[in-house]
Amino acid sequence: MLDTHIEGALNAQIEMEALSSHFYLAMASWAETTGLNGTSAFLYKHSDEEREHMLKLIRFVNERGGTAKIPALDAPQASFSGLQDIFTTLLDHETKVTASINEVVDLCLSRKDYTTHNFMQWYVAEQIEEEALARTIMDKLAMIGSDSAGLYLFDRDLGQLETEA
Ligand code: OFO
Repeated sequence: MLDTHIEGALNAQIEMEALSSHFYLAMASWAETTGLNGTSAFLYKHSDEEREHMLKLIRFVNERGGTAKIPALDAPQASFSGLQDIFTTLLDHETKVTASINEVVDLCLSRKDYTTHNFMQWYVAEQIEEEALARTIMDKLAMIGSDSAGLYLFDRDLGQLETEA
């Protein structure tokens, strides 16, 4: 049976992952209406991945005898000033997700729940990759600045990254 403190923390994490999926879906849709088709494809896929992260948690909570809560979500930010704005928001959000995953891991250790601790290691590794990717993207955008040919290639490459993944 899942410790109630752990269950609460996992339900909070379910909400975080749902929020991530919701945020990236809004970003993908904005990018699509702005002609940034590569960025849009990348973000739609990212949104789907976040939904998978949420589902994995929901199933874990339920399988361990807890009750997963499906959260109500506010409407996410719907418009952005450009790619820099999108990826700054994304990196900011991922940093918060990492902090919340670390809190769950801390709680697992203090409540001696080694099963959940083990399960959460997948999320720890995933966050390292996601933050690194967001930072690489930010570095590229900083290099490109407002050069439109550079932004065109960036968008195209991001779309290719999505189809290769
Ligand atoms: Fe779920 O990895 Fe991002 O938020």
